[in-house]
Amino acid sequence: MGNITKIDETQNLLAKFWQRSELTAGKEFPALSDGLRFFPGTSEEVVVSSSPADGTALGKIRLASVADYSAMVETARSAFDFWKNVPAPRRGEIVRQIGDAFRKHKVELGALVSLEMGKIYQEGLGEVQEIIDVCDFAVGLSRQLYGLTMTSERPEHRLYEQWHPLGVVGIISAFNFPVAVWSWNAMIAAVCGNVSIWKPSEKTPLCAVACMNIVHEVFAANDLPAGIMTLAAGNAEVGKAMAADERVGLVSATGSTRMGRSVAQAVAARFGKSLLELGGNNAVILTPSANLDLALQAVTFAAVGTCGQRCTTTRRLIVHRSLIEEVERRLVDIYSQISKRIGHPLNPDTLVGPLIDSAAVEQMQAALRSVVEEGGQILFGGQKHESLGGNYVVPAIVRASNDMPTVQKETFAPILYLMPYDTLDEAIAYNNAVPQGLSSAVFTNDLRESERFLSASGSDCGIANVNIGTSGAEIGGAFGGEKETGGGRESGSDAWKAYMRRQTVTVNYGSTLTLAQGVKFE
Ligand code: UN1
Repeated sequence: MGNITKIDETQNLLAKFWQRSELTAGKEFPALSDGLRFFPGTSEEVVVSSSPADGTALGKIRLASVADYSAMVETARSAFDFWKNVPAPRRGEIVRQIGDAFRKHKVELGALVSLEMGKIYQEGLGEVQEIIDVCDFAVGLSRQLYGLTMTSERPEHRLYEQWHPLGVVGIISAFNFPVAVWSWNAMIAAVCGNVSIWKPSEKTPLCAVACMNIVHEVFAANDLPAGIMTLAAGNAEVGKAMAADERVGLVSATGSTRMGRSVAQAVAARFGKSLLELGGNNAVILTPSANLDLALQAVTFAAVGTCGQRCTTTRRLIVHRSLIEEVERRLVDIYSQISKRIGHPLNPDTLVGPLIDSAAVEQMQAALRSVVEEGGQILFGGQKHESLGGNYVVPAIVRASNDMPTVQKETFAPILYLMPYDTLDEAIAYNNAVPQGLSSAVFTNDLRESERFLSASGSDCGIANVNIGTSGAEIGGAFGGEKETGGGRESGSDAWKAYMRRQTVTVNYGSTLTLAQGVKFE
């Protein structure tokens, strides 16, 4: 697997990659796929996907209409009748082959993620690796999917529970992880016996088409029916239709808290299930016993990686008062080094790529203006990058306090708010005093401090790390968070249970009827 060093080389790889789909011979990419075939969308809306790196048009897509989406759900439903009866380990074997197909295309897909989303190539590769990892995990899971067996209070009775698939799983994904988050859902859903329909972000539709190209190889080679994994690249109306659609058993949505709230309400109104992974406002607590070199390296990656556009990005740094001056000085120094490494995401020297679009640049500027009005002080960066122009910004460090309204909000940009604390209890209180509850971390070499942070009186987040930044979670753990983050858990651990329905079974293998709770009915 070679390293990509030249953009031309990448474009050649991409050209090869697209050859498969006949529709791409024309000018438009297909918005729909049933896993075996690609179809053009039929809505009025055509989006041009252009690289946030330099504005180059990568391709255009006529989006799927709500009717297109609806037809795809019907294809998925008919595939479910077949797929749910395939033994789970056999479903796992298909996912194993899908993982291998992603291994084969890691370089091209990593480059496309980098081009279309703007994250650096290393992170593009990392994202494809998350797909491969989750496929491996799902393969193992396909021989598990355990239910519990309980003892029955009645003689000659057996009591146990088993898990069945839900049916159609709807996946709404965001631009910042244009391929990995789909795979967390689609692969786990698939080994559980579900079929899925994917509505990707309108900002990254080509990544979705590319993934469908890859799964296509496996579905076709195994003579599988259409509809096991499907794509409907539409606008927000398609997302709304999915949320309200009784044919969709689970809607798994990643994105803003505002979007998640409307999805959750529509899904709840029809008693469907939802799995939400929404905003984060993640903090790192830096204590006096911390290894400062390790901590600052970790904080920098977590704060500026993906140009601050991960839901796990470190947005707040809560520093012991005795360290605050040293930390400010050293971080400003690190950030001035980093700011020399801002540039095209496919350039191997780049550490920070662009923001997704000009609206994101404007939101960053607006957040900085308001935090300054609220009393914050910019210590470094924050401006648009002078020579690169476009969507490039210089990551910012801001001295602020936790209760400032702007600090309470998630701004999807590289702004790190620094604030001092005196006692660990105070630091933990700051960590928790935001509406979001995704990720958190403490840097300490004091066992009492780390255990306190991890205790029931500690971090209230879904992810709590010690001596590791807030981002870059492995797929083996359950991923998600509390409060406005939405409460869902995806990818590892027992997150698979969200994709299945639990059935409690009681079997009477005797020949007398015994009622539970000792009830007599004679
Ligand atoms: C996201 O930003 O939506 O933990 C997902 C991480 C990645 C996933 C982030 N593995 O940063």
